[in-house]
Amino acid sequence: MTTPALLPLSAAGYPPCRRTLRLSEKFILLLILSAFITLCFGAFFFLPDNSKHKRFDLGLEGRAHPSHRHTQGGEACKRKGDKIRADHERALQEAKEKLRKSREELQAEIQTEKNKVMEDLKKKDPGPKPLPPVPMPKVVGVSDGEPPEPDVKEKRDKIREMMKHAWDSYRQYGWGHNELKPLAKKGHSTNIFGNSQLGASIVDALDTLYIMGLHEEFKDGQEWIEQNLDFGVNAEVSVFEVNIRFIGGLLAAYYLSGQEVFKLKAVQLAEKLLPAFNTPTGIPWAMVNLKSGVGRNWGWASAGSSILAEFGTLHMEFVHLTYLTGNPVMHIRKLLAKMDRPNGLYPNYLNPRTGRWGQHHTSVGGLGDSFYEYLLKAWLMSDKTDSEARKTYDDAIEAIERHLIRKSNGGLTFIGEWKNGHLERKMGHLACFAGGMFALGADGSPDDKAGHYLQLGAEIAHTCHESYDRTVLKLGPEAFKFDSGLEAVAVRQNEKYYILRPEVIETYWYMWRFTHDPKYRQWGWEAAQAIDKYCRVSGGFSGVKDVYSSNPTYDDVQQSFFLAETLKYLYLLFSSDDLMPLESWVFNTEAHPLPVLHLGNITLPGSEPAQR
Ligand code: DMJ
Repeated sequence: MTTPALLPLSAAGYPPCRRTLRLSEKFILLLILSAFITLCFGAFFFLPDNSKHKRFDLGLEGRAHPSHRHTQGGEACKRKGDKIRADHERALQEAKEKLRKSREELQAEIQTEKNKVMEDLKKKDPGPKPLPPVPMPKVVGVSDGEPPEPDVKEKRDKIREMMKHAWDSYRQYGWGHNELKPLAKKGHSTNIFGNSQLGASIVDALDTLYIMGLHEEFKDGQEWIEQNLDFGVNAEVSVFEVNIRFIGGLLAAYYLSGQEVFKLKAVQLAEKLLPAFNTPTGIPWAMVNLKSGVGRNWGWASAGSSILAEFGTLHMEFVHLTYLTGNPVMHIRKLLAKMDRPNGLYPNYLNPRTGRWGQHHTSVGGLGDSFYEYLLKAWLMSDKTDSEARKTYDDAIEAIERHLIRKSNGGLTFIGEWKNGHLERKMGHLACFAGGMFALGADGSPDDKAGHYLQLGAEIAHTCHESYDRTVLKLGPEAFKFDSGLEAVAVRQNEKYYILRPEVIETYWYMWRFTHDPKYRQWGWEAAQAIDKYCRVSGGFSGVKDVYSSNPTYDDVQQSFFLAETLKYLYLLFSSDDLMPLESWVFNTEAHPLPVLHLGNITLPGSEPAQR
């Protein structure tokens, strides 16, 4: 049976009149009362304490109590009140004055305040750690180089004028953007820079401006870098491209001008790239997010692989950074040395997780090119002490000559591409740089083969010149074939473009320095004239989509490497040899000159002791 107290409170079931409470009812009442008391007690503790009160205290305390007036506390309160009144009046006065000021005056005041805050912050934050002092490498032949022959000087002046046009147009229409759209007359970018405005053209062009004596323009670029170049941005960039264009460009600008800001920026950027090396093998990802440090590879690369020409083109810049900062960096070369190579060739793809090769595709053009270049240049940059680099280069070139280099039916020497045991008889514009590389590596090659490699360089230069000469515009296509009666001409429509690339002119310059054969200046001048005639527009220089068409359409991009490389190599081709002498300077793959490091007995952290 249930008790009435637990029954529903209906009129029917409830006793009409009762004067006393039942025990259970008394108990419930007591419970409610005690809960109420606990709440009040608790609230007392949770109320803000007196000191917190004071924050909201407008100083009115005590003033309203006349009884305090004649006491000591009352005096104090009066003084306090007067002070508050005076403060209020002053604030009111200041506000009135502010309102009387013009917009410009107010803005100037705000700016002064801001600057003060920034100054205070700077004082509190000592900024990046100063770098350890190191002796500045010998820096020679960084300016002048005026040729004695008036006609050569005229050509050189023309190249300088072209650089002015490219730079001024970018300055006017694309300033701060990575590149320029010379027809649309606005900024441009590609995914290698992560679509953030990093001023790639500024950084890439600086050393060319310096070498050409365009010092006003150089200063302008320096100012932009000091004030705007920030690597803390949320941008996923190509590690390779950022290394060769930005780190290379900044280091070269530092060595040429001696301005510390370039060195600091280079070091800051390198730190942002380092997370890309966090892979099981230490082979870096192709891309890294500068802010989060998350890395990944290109979706199109064979089986999640990293690219030989990308991870193999970091050595020169990082050796310099090691020299300047005292931090050990990386040893990709050692890992590669332990790996088996099909036919002695380096495939273009390597998986950074497994440490295994991807597709067996070897090329001296795109995807492979600068890996070989950096082996040779590591040796040169070490004052010829890095014999491991030299040996690796010699072995690699020997295998390339055996498997990839052939003569066409028409007698043109070309470098093909090796794909799964088959030679594709096609050569890319990018591979044309190898003519210069063979010439540069001739001295110091094994078995007295210096003459052979210089000759090989000359043959590649000749073939690449033919690829230009056989077009309507006298500009080279992106790729050309040596098959079915074809000799150095492009077949596919999507291989007929010219995007202001430097490789052929680069080879002419090296060949000129080593042989002084006038044909190289002649060929370089042909290319310069063709660029000026067909690629120049009022807003800069543009690539063209078909070099076999007399009426070409533009791609509307002024590539940053046009300022860094193409125009620099042309300028050097028409300068005397004492400008940037090759005994003292080594050009990175983006044509940024780095001085030879004469380390003597110094051993860089993380590297083997230097051997001669
Ligand atoms: C440049 O960025 C560098 O020369 C790189 O090594 C390959 N290609 C471009 C120019 O063609």
